[in-house]
Amino acid sequence: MKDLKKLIEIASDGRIFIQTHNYPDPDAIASAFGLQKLLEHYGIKSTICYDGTAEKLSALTMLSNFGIEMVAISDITDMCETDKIITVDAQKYNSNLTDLIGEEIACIDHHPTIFDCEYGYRDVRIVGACASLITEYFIDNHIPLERSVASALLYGIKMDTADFSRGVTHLDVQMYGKLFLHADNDLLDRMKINTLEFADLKAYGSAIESISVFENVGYAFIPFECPDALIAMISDFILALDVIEFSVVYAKRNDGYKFSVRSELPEYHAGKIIQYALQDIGSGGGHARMAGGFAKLPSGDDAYLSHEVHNLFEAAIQRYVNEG
Ligand SMILES: [Mn+2]
Repeated sequence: MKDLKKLIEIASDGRIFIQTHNYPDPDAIASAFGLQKLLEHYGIKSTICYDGTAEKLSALTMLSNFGIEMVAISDITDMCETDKIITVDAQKYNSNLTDLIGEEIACIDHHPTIFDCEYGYRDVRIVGACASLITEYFIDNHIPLERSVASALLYGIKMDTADFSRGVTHLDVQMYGKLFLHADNDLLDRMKINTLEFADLKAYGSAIESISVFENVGYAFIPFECPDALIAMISDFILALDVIEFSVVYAKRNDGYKFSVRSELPEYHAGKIIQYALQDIGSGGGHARMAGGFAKLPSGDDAYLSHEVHNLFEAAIQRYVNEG
């Protein structure tokens, strides 16, 4: 649970890294930036780091608009065992968090836990955005919110909750109210409009081409590498089709397949269903309405793959429904 004094205590010696999940999205970046400023308020310096790329426009514009500095893990050559890591918007042992040599001392996250891990400090609460948890530390402790920090956190909340339409809790709404007073709301409105890049259209195009629907479940495949955040956006897009109430989008990676799942049905828990579907060939998990995972699939042509994925999720949905 939330205990700022304890967090500051364990972060007050050694070199501190704040690590987001791989391919960080706006909520991960906002949370890391917010935490960095929070620690700075107590005289603690830290470095934000990530694996994968932050190549999506929504992520890149955050860095330039809010003056956020993040270092790719490939550019950190001197991390050692005594360095300390705080994971944000991610938890140790998950497939979306590269295990680094430093010691994971703390975790602040809003995802359900898939693999238990002992941290010196743990604040994992299921809310719409990790940025809401970070904001609460500022509010509860009366720490001033700079305009750039408030704007970044607000952007993270908006993006992760799909503009307050997904997984929203009272805390998200409360924190939105607080941040709104300090944020650059005109800038945020402009950022929200321009989130689609020209290159994204290619991924949308192939997903649309491959889409198949079985009852109320939609499947789509992207046969080339693309960022996690884009796969997630396409999963949201497929879910917006009126006949689809549960979407499964998977994209090729050089060593397997990245999955993104969305559900609008309370009786189909996205996190549980993907966990069941991928448990023998990889791993997956997440929230009731949004989840992700990574797995290897048997080799074969696209038709064979889609057949396999369909079978895996069909069985997982059955299993989840039967467990009631
Ligand atoms: Mn998040």
